[in-house]
Amino acid sequence: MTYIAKPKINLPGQKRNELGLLQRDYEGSLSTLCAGCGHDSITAALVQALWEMSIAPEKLIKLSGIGCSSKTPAYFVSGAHGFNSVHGRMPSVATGAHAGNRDLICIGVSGDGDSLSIGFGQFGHAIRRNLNMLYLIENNGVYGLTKGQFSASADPGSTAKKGAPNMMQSINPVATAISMGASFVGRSFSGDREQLVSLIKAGIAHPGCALLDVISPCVTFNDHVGSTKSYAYTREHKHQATATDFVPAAEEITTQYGEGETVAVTLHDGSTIVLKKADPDLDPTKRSAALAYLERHRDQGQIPTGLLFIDEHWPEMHEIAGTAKKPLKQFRFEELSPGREALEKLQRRMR
Ligand SMILES: Cc1ncc(C[n+]2csc(CCOP(=O)(O)OP(=O)(O)O)c2C)c(N)n1
Ligand code: SF4
Ligand SMILES: [Mg+2]
Repeated sequence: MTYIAKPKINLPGQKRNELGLLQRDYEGSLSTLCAGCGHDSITAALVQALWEMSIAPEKLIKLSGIGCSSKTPAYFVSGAHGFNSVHGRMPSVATGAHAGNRDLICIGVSGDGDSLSIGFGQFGHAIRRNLNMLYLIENNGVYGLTKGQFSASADPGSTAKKGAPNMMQSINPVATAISMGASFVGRSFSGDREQLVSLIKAGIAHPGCALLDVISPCVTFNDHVGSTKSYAYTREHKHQATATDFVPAAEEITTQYGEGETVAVTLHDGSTIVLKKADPDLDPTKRSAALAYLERHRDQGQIPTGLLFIDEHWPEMHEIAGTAKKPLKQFRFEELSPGREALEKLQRRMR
């Protein structure tokens, strides 16, 4: 893939994080996406969240499939590991990468086409296995990269740029993920940086698969009247179900929250996710309640945002499978190789 390197100019007065790094150190190459594309705003939120969490670039692995959305890992944390995989196959590569080195923080960036069409099977299994990663779907209702065909997340009745309506039902990634056993499900909007940064941080800290569906308008093919994934439609119909605040392990949490009902969820590392229920109808710790809530708001034409469901106790895939905690690269070859005798025994069984 071609890329344009961003010049590293360190302006005076910029703040450094706990590692002594500038926000600039969390950027990548120059974006080649269309000006105004929602995906670029999500990249900016990732840069901010990773910098604020002081995540060392070499501790991060960025994974993606194919699409405009899947190009974006090139635009943040150039010092991290990365793998731009085949269309819809990001979760398989993430599974392998995390088995090889469970110390890595995995961020998978996908599109609605990548995850809900060709990669729907892979998406489902990453969720049900609770693969420890932040799984971001940059959802614009179209295949942006291949010139704007409807994707599986396009709502019935929404129209294409040239006016033709979509006649098929849509797949709602949030409701689908909750029904498939997801342990962390949130939704946000590329135009709501504050909410998005909190949800990204909470998703990274969550010890399991954190699915974030982010409505991310495609300005070139799906930002017109008649689209339900445009900037205007999303601003008008989004409905904040929970206000999410992420509190790192070392910080005091008792006095930060004002009035209103709050749910505090403590994660394994001692961090806390505090959810202020903007809508008292939602209990984000009850799967059936979250599903009923989503359906009710869908009937009302609303797009609920915030952290919609969390189960902080369900173990993640490699914990269940008991794969090696020590990164594979730290083993000596002899420790990993089964040896000639074991290989011959295996071959005898196959004859
Ligand atoms: C196996 C395979 N089939 C089809 C394609 C063509 N293709 C490239 S990107 C894409 C869809 C991308 O849509 P989405 O994941 O929603 O990303 P967006 O561009 O909208 O961000 C398709 C169908 C491909 N690259 N590989
Ligand atoms: S075609 Fe759409 S999704 Fe792709 S970069 Fe342009 S605005 Fe973004
Ligand atoms: Mg898309």
